Amino acid sequence: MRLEKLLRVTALAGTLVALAGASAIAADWRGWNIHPEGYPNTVALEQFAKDVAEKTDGRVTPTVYNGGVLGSQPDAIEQTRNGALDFANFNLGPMGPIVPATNVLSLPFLFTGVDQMHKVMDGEIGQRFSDAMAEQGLVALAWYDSGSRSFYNTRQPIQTPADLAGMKVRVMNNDLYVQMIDQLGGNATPMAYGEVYQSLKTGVIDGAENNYPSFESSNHYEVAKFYSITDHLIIPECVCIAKASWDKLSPEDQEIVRQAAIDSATLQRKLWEERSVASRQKVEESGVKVNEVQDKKAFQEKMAPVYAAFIKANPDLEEWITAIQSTN
Ligand code: BDP
Repeated sequence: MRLEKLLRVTALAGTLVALAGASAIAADWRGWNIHPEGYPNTVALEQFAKDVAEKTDGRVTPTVYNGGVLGSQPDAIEQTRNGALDFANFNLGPMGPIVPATNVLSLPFLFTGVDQMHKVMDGEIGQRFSDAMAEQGLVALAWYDSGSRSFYNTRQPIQTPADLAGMKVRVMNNDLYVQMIDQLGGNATPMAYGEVYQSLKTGVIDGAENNYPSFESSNHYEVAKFYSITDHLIIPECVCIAKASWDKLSPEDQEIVRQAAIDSATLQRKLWEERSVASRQKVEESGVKVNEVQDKKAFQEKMAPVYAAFIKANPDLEEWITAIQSTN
């Protein structure tokens, strides 16, 4: 009897040791994603997770938490920096307060178009941004597309900056966007993405700005019936890994993770193009009035003081701006 019990206890202990050993090896990664299921970034990030789990033979098992359930973007950036989260897809807009160099990308009308943004981010200048992010604990492995952002609101089409006068416009968390809206004569309201729908509906804000896929997938188009194409911001996004989690990987696993991120960006960019067209169609069919702003220059010219103040405060980044502008 005593022997039997001893054997059972020993067997149980053996199992526990084996389990503890296994969990010490496998890294269960938690990933933050603000977008809903089916969104290009979500599909691409889920492919990344699957790829990593398969190719590391389960040494790294990432799970993506969609819909921003793990918190707002500014909070998630902090949590990834300190290793509480392991990976994420971040827009580089709210990255500015943490990694000042990335503010360059939040200067309105910086890029001539999405193609130029890709060229910049996939080349030497993109590397400068990832180096700056790595210093703040974020390993950026690949860049996702986020199209270009335009204004939408509940009141009227916007044709000239004067149409924005007095409008309460939600912006992402970055002081540069507050300056941008100030220069256009509106009232900027920084707010978490998840609060925008309700705030539009209840009139807390009059408008916001985003690309077609986000305008559509967030359902903002149900309440804001005017979308005016200004294309004022083209901001790339990253697949970012917490440096703390990255540093624990073997060089071989780092390579697997890097390649999976690059492959997921290839997929994301393809899906992005398709979704942009589909989202535009969907919002127009639902009755949203889309107008092309005829004189974008009028908006662009208003940004001169934003650039001047930025360069004055960040003289070392002026060369980054010129390097981007001369990329073609
Ligand atoms: C979307 C970005 C997302 C931002 C959101 C926003 O993909 O990361 O959180 O805009 O406006 O386009 O907050």
